[in-house]
This record gives sequence, structure tokens and C-alpha cells, in this order.
Amino acid sequence: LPEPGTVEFKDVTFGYPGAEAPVLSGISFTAKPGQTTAIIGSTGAGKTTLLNLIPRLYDATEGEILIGGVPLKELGREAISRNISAVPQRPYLFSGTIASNLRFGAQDASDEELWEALDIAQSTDFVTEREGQLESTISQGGTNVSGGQRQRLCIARALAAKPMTYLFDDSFSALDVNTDAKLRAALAEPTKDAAVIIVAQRVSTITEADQILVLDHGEIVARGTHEELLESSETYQEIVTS
Ligand code: M5T
Ligand code: MG
Repeated sequence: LPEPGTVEFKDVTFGYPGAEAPVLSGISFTAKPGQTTAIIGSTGAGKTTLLNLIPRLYDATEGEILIGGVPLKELGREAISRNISAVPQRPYLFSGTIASNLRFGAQDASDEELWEALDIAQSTDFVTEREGQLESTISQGGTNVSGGQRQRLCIARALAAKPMTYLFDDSFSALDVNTDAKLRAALAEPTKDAAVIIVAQRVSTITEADQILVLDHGEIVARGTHEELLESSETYQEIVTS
């Protein structure tokens, strides 16, 4: 069997219920533990749809997705949520404290572990400055924190769960380039044994990725490292220069 946390797509096709044309066609790749797999492509290419298939928000229409060699359908909801942390493109905070938001998916995490997760997510300063700190109140939808803070709290939430697979959907876009770089450097150690899949808008976020998949109209049109794609893929070159 492949290592735990490995994500495999085998010739996956997906169409939204009721839609005529598939949004994803013939998607095959393997995201290995200890590696970062990046997905890049223009808006509407199907990046979010692809990520959402992994925690089974939808099921593939054709083909198969496996985690650690086990088909998703055999894995069960509980194992999926225990092993996979997803930071969605529109990260969501619910009404409650910062601590309760961070413990969603990590009920047993100690305060110390929450502070560690916040530190990695470059959030120590703004949480420390809030009255009540971990116990400070978040309003429904997280409207009393900024978009970038909300994004970082959702990254801290993902880290607190200590999963084997991380899914980041455009999770660094609300951060300035500097914070983006610091956060990703800090992520290296806690995610070093996990399979990390990152959807990115900025090429600078993914130049170090072990594998980059270029998605265009629901198909992988090129794959490789940043250097390889600069040589081989016109679509990638266009993304880099756009
Ligand atoms: C891919 C359609 C969407 C687009 C295509 C989420 C969602 C998407 N779509 C639906 O019909 N129903 C849905 O619930 O699927 O969309 P995506 O996967 O959201 O694309 P993306 O993540 O690459 O785009 P972006 O803008 O986040 O970079 O035709 O209409
Ligand atoms: Mg998206």
C-alpha cells in the first residue's frame, strides 16, 4: 500500500449534478506525504472542485480517488475528517471563541497546542492583542476579524488537527507577499510528513513545490516543477507573466 496520507486520483471525471459538461476530465496524479503538490490555473478551471472531491463534498462521476491506497468510499466519513484538514477558499469561522473555532476538528488540543498553531499561522500578535486572547469572541462568519486574519485562523485550525493530508484552497491570497512567505516557511516543519496540496493564484507561492499541476478547463495540461514548466508549458508561462 502507498503510505498513509497519499492522495491518488485515477482518471477522475466530475460533473456537477444537472450540468451537461464535466468540470473535471481524466484527472490523474499522486500527492505523496512529505511533498507539496500545487495546482494552478485560471479562474473556473476546476481547482476548488478538484480539492472538494477529496473530503467527499462530492463524489467523482467516473474514476477513483484513494487515500493511503484505500478508495474514499471505503474510508468512511470519520476517517476522512480525522485525516484530512481542508482550508477552504472562503474560510469560515463560527460564532464562539477563538479557541472553540480552533478546536473544531481537534477537540483535545491543549491551549499550548493552539498557541503553537497560531504561531505557525503568523497569528500570535493579533490574538495576543485581543481582549480575552484565546477566549475572545468571534462573531458569526468571522466578521469581526479581517479577511487575512480569518484565513490565518483557519490555517491554525487545520494545523491543530495534525492531519496526514492538508488541502489549502487559495489560502495565502489574502496575505501580503511577506506574510505569505513567512507562513509557508513556518509550515515546512509541522507539515513535513504530510501530503500537502496547495491551490494558488500567485506563482511565488508555489515555486518550491515538488510537483505543479497546471489545470485548464478541467484538464491537467502540464505537470512538473517550476523550472520544468517554465521550459515546457506555454500555459504556465502565460500564468507566470500575467
Ligand atoms: C469550476 C462550476 C463553476 C466553474 C467550474 C464550486 C462550483 C463550481 N461550479 C459549479 O457549477 N458549481 C459549484 O458548486 O465549476 O469551478 P471551480 O472549481 O470553483 O474553479 P476554480 O476554483 O478553478 O476557480 P477560482 O475562481 O477559485 O480560481 O465553471 O461555475
Ligand atoms: Mg476556487
